[in-house]
Amino acid sequence: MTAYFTVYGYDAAAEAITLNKSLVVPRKDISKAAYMETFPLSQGKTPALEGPDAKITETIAIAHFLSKLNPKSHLLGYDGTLTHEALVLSYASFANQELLQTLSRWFLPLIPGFTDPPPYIYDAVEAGKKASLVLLDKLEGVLDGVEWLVGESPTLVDIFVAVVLSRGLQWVLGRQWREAHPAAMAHFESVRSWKPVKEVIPEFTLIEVEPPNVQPTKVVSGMN
Ligand SMILES: N[C@@H](CCC(=O)N[C@@H](CS)C(=O)NCC(=O)O)C(=O)O
Repeated sequence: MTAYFTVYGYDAAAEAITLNKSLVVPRKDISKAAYMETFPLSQGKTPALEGPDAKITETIAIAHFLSKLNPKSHLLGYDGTLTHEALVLSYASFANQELLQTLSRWFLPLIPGFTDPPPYIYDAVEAGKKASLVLLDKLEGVLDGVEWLVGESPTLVDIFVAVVLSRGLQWVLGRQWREAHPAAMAHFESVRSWKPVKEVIPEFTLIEVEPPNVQPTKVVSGMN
């Protein structure tokens, strides 16, 4: 593979594809303005991918593109059927548009240290928490008794779901929640110990105790 791609955002890797990385952290105002010029429809949200003849935004499109570019890892389903590919896209959309958006209504307003924090509204965080706990219980039911979400081997969506869950585990889902959700945690452990994932994210941070619903401190731009 000779083509050269740049991923804008945080860590990224794709087997046998050369990926240059360009750090963009929108809520800490790191490279946001230049990023928005290059990707006007991104609204300053990462990731984006730039290649020899393409500029692609939206996580699902990027992951789909990279999976097809090098199909050796079978990230769209081992048997290559249209059904498995559709199921992979379905779970990817669920993880990205539903699970992440719901969870982030809970954890995002509680994260300290942003220069451009989202609005903090006590009742909105409570509502986000309630909706998150209901949705996560449904996920626990789906993961109960299955090792991987689509077919008998890991796919893109196992990574999607585990990485979205990891954001919850990092900020709001403490030990008590983890012990009450053994299926979701077993799936998370399978993904985090899967070699290609471990190489990109060697350690995940898991909080012990759920934080209280209080407004975090804001960092003034240029002071950190
Ligand atoms: N629709 C976009 C949303 C991406 C998104 O929300 N990215 C987050 C980081 S994971 C972000 O950049 N957030 C910054 C912000 O909300 O201002 C996608 O699916 O890629």
